[in-house]
Amino acid sequence: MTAVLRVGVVGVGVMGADHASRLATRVRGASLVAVSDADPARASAVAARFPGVAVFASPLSLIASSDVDAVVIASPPAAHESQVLACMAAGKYVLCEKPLTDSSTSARRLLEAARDLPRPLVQVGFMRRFDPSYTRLHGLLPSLGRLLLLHNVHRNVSAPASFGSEMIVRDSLVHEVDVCRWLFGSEILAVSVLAPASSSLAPAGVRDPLVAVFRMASGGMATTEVFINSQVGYEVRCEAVGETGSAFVEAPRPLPPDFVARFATAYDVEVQAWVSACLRGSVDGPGLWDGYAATTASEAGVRSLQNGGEPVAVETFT
Ligand code: ISE
Repeated sequence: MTAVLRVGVVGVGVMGADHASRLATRVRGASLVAVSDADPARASAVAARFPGVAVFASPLSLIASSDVDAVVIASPPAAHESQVLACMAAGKYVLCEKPLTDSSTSARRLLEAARDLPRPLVQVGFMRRFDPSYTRLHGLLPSLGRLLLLHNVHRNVSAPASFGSEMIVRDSLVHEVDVCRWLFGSEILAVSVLAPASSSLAPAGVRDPLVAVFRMASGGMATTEVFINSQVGYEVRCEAVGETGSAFVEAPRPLPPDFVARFATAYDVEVQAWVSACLRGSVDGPGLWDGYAATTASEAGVRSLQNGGEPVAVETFT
C-alpha cells in the first residue's frame, strides 16, 4: 500500500460530499482522487471544489480504476450491495455508509462473499462509535455495574415527504440499533416499534414519532424515541442505567441543526481511523457482521410497525 491512500467517493449527496470534503482537506494520509454520482452535475460540482479530482460516469468504473486504492460508498442503500461486491472483488478497502444494504438477504450475500477474502475489507459507517461523547459513555460502562437499560432520543428537525415511517426505522433508528448492540455488547433478540399519535406536522401518512423497544440477549432492554419532524433541532441523547449508576450522552446546547453538524467530529475520527487502518493493511470499527445484524434488526422493526407494535424476533443466521 502507498503512503497516501487514494480514495474515491461513490455518491456525493449530503454525506458523500461531506466525506469528500474531509478527505480532501483534513484526513491525514488520504487524498481524494475521484467521485461518481447518479447525477453527473452533482459529481462535477464536488470535483470542481478540489484540484485533481476525476469524475467517473459510473461507480463501477471508479471502483475498478487503478488510480483508486479505497472507496467510500455513500450512494442510496439499494446500490450498496453491487458496489461493495465490486470493491471486494477488486481487493479494495471500503467505508460503506449505513445502512449496509436495504435488506438482510442482501447483507447476508455480502457476508458470504467476504468469507473468501484473505482479510476483512469493509467498515460500515456507524459513526456514533467514534463520537467522543459516546466513546466516553462506552468507557464509563464498567463503573456502572451490569447494564440494565438504555434510553435513547433521536430527533431531526424535519425530513422530506419521501421519508416514510419504514425509512425512519431503516435509516434513522438503525443508529440506535448499532449503539445498543455496541454498548450492551450483545445482540438484539426482539424489536417492537410502536406508533403513538403522529405529529400533525409530519407529512400525510407518515407515523412520526415512533417508539422502539429492543430486548437484548444480555437480558437488558433499550427504549428509543425517533422523531424526525420535531421542528426544534437535531437532538440525540442516550442514558445508560446500570446496577450501580447511570451515565449520559447529552445533546449539545444550543441544539445543532442536523447530523452533519452534531457528528462532525465523529465523522472526522471515523474516516481518519478507517484511512489509518487501510494504510496499515486492515480495517477497524464496525464491520460486515454489524451491518448485517443492524439491517436484520431494522427489518424486524419494520415488521413490528406493520403489525401494530407486536414484538418481532430478530433472526440472524449463525
Ligand atoms: C440520516 O441518514 C442519518 O444517518 C442521521 O444520523 C440520522 O439522524 C437521520 O435521521 C438519518 O436520516
